[in-house]
This record gives sequence, C-alpha cells and structure tokens, in this order.
Amino acid sequence: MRLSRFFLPVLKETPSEAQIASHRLMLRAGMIRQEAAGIYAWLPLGFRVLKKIEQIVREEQDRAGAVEMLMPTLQLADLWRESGRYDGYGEEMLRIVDRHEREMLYGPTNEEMITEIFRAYSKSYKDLPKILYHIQWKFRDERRPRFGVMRGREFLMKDAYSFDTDEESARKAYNRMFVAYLNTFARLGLKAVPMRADTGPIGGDLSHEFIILADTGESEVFCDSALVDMGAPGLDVDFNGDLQPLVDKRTALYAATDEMHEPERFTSEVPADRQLSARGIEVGHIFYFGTKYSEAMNAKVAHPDGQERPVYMGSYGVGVSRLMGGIIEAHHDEAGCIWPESVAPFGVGIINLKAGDDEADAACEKAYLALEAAGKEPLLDDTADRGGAKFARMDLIGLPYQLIIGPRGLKEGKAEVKIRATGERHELSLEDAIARLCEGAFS
Ligand code: 5CA
Repeated sequence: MRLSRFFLPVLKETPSEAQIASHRLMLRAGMIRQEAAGIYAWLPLGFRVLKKIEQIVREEQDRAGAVEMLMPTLQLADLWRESGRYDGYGEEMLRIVDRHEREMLYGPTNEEMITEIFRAYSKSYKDLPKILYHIQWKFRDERRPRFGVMRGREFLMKDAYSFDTDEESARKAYNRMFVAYLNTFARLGLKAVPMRADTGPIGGDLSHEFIILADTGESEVFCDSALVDMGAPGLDVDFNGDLQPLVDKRTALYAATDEMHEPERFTSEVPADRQLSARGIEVGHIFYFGTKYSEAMNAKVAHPDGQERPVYMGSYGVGVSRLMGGIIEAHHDEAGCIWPESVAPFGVGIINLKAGDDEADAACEKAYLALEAAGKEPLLDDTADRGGAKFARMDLIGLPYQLIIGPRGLKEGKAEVKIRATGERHELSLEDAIARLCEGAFS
C-alpha cells in the first residue's frame, strides 16, 4: 500500500475523552472513529488489524475441531422467551420492533439461536459431538461504554457452542476450547491467564475467564504468578488426545476473578512471593452449562437405548474487537503502538525521506515491489511530508520494521532498518536491507 492512496487520518492532538493508552492510540493512529457512544467505525488501519486478529482466532478454532458458520445479528424475541431469558436480560438488550410489529432484538449472544438450529437437524447421538462457532457483531447496551473498543456497545465476538451426549464428553469440548484459547492468545502476543469465574447471565456451573494483566483492566483478579509465565501448550497439541493434563496443570494453581475470590484459600495455597493481585482485561470467557438451554428449548437426541435426552452444552466467547485494545495495552510505548508481527496492519513501513527525488523514489519502489512480492505487506510513505513527521507517524502506527531510504544514504548505497520494538537500527546496503526484510531475518 502506498500511503498517498491510503486513508490514514492521524490526529496530532491526544483526544481528551480517551483515558487509557489503547483508546488514545487507536484514535490518534486513525484506526477507529466513534459514531455513537460505544459504537465505532473501523477505519482502514484498524480494520486490517481486526481482520488479522479474527483470522488467528478462526485458525485456532478450526484446529480445535470447531466448525464455522454465520448467524444473523437480529433475532426474534420469541426465541428468547423459550429459554426464559427475554425478560431477565434487562436493559442491556437492544429491543427492536419491525414493520409487522414483531418483537426482535440485536443479539447480545447466541445460545438460543444455535440451540434452535441444532434441534432442527440433529436427532441422534450419532450427530454428536459438535462444536459450531461464528464471528459476528453483538450488541449490549452497556450502561457505561468506555475505554474505546474495550467496553463497546457494538462489538465483535467469536462465540462457539458445543453439543454432547453427556457431561464427560462435554467436558472434553470445554478442554478443547480451553487449550485453543491459550494458543490463540499466545499467537496474538498475549499472556492470558485462565481464572475461575462467575457465570452471570449465561448461567451454568463451570466457567473460566481468560485474563490479560494490565493496570487499566476492568477486572480485579488474584492468582499464582507462576501461571502468568506458563507458556501455551503449542500448536502441535493433539486435540483428539487427552487434554485434561494440560488443563489440570493450569487449573491446579490458584486464579480467580474477584467474584470467585476466596482470600483464605489464596493466602494459604499460594506461596507469599507468588501471590499476585492485579487488574486485568477479560479477553475470553468459556462456560459449561449442561442442559440449561437444551432442556428449556427441547433440544434432545436419541441415545443408543432409544431414549431421547437433552444435549449437554457449553459456550465459548472471545472478544475479538476488545482484543485489539488488549494487544495495544500490552504492546506500546510513548511514541505509539508496537504491533506483534502476527497482527501488524502492515509488515514493513518504507519511509522515503525525499519523495520526488528520482533516486530515492526508484530505490523505494524497488524495495516496495520486492517486499510486496515476498508477502511482507509493505506500507510505503511516499508523501511529501517532512522526515520528522514521517518518523513520528510510522512510530505511532507501530509497524514492526521500518526501512528508511533517503538521498544521503543512497549516495553510499545505504539504507537503514529500524526495529520498532527495541529501537535498534541497522545500516545496510539497500540490497541487503531488502533481502533480509524479505527473509524475515530481523524477526
Ligand atoms: N455466550 C457467551 C460465550 S460465547 C458470552 O457471551 N460470553 S461473554 O459475555 O463473556 O462475552 C464473551 C467475550 O466478549 C468476553 O470475554 C469479552 O472479551 C467480550 N465482551 C463482552 N462484552 C463486551 C463489550 N461490551 N465490549 C467488548 N467486548 C466485550
């Protein structure tokens, strides 16, 4: 992409309404624009990151054996009357009436709809187990939308739903999602800690929130610090094998959100130097709720003995749009964002220090085409702005690598590579710089 053609409305001033770094940086770097309280337009730079996050979430769901589909945002109120949640959900639900006076709502979650779809087609134990998911916009009329995309009213969620014949098999689905989440968040450059959590309006008796630690997080959490540095299981884990040991290894250590916190257990079980009480951002939440919805909505399958019984279910959410705020909270400095390579909107920023100079233009063009062909998604700053403005903007948008090309360096055949995360600079021949960036040699 050439910056002269792109749409990157960078703000000079720090917007006064933004209280946390990720919100400030997303506004300043022209990633989002607020259209109403808690409702955002995703500008091109932000949209690119959102798509990358979404894709990683998708790949790890697929790897764990979940199957993607897409359900609508609008739902019939009657569906929610079947489960008994229509009245109980309260003011957070955005209720809509269509031209035929039919009561509808903008979905805050999809347990009812997926249960309705499942029961329409699946009648036998032979159809199970199944995990279905979609990545779709949700609406919750939060009383206090704040911190930008962290607590929005309209937000993008991945929600998966599992269907099993019994509790033991449902537990395996829960474990699959548990492990998939650890791998997902690690790929996004995050250390997410699974914590025992309250089930709230989703219901059920087993639930974990996945929390990334950040001072600006909305949740208060308590955990054994050893959990924070425990790595993810890794992409080679066998999802058909026994995942229980991987889950047990993590759930054996104390970790709880404030609703589930037991101060006495915490101080007696966790060695004093590992007692971590901190704030965190909830980026995922998984629930096992057995037959809560299947019983209410009559979603049954015939078992081998010919008896029909309600299916055992769980639901598994990831806050896809919230993750973008979470990633920035974890990866930024005074100058701007520092994207992990896996979600960076572009891979390399090429700065032409003198657009209009034939030699500089030709060198930038050469680098641009080579990086583009190598799949590195370059962003070429070919604007007429001053060098200082270009450096500041490139730091602000936080691409992992910068390739700086100007007439002075070119006289000696040189260009500069800057690593955004460390500030490290390498002076190289233009050819070497291009070749090494194409190879990913600085990763
Ligand atoms: N049906 C279940 C799981 S699929 C469910 O809705 N779970 S949830 O309520 O915990 O939401 C799942 C995830 O969505 C949360 O972990 C959080 O990361 C994200 N989320 C929830 N509310 C918001 C919000 N207002 N703004 C941004 N993200 C949100």
